[in-house]
Amino acid sequence: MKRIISGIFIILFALVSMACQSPLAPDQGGEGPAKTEEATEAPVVTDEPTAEPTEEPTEEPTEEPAVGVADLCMPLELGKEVTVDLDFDGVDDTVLLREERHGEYDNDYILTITPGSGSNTIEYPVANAYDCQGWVLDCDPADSRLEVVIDFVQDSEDYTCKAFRVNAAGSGFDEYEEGYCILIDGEHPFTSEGGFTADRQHDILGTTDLRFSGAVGENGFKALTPMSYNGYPEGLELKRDMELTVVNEDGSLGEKITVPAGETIAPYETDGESYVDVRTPDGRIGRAEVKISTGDEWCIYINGVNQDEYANIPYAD
Ligand SMILES: [Ca+2]
Ligand SMILES: [Ca+2]
Repeated sequence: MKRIISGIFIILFALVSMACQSPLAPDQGGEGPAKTEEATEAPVVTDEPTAEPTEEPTEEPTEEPAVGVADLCMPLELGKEVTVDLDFDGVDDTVLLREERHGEYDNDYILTITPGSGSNTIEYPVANAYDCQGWVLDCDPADSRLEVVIDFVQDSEDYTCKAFRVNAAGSGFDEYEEGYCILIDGEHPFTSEGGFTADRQHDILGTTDLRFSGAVGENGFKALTPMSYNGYPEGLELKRDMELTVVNEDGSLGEKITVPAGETIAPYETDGESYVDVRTPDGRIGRAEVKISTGDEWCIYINGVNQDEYANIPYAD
């Protein structure tokens, strides 16, 4: 019996000893509880601001200047109203060119421009015209204006063109008039940069049509290029010596020359008011000064001399 009890104690002691052994701590070489996640790095706090401060206070965006459409050219079809914003104020305006036929050569044309903003309506009548054409143009896409241009002929060669353009205050229309014949078609396209093709009758060294490129700006019609003599008159025999300043190929002025009486010059280009360029017998281009007296004292002076003294000038009848 003593042996049995002794054996039980030995077994109990062994069990208690096992129960009292704690698992080894990790720092003792054992495995600790498995980490479920890597530790996240703490955010780095710096003194730097997260965004650069703006130097200027925030402003409302300024209104973009209204920009037109380069080369815009809307032909006015007779009797058909065109809706377009002529002054870029965001309100549509209307343009109408209509015809009233009274007879074969007895037509009236009426141009009506009705601003959507309520400023004054333009009604421009063209009486007894053979023909009348019109266009809405954008001669300068950056000036927030469109131009309404009409062109008509009332006598055989008596061309007139008119332009209407909203004035600077936006309260009405400026009107301009010139004696141009405007050509805008497939052969003579309009562009904002190059303008329109135009003919203008002039009497410098003879009555003739001068061809040039023109446009309309805030001061009205203007020529963008010199006016070219279309080969007419072909030549003028000088009755007296003509002093000229040679125009070099780069446009600069060169030496002074004299074309003697008896030689023939051919008008070449002019600005219509201050000079005329002629082709000399040896093929060079020479420039003479022009002055035009108007009214009762009408006279064209070349180098200070009445142009009639230089040649038999072919005027129109
Ligand atoms: Ca408008
Ligand atoms: Ca414009």
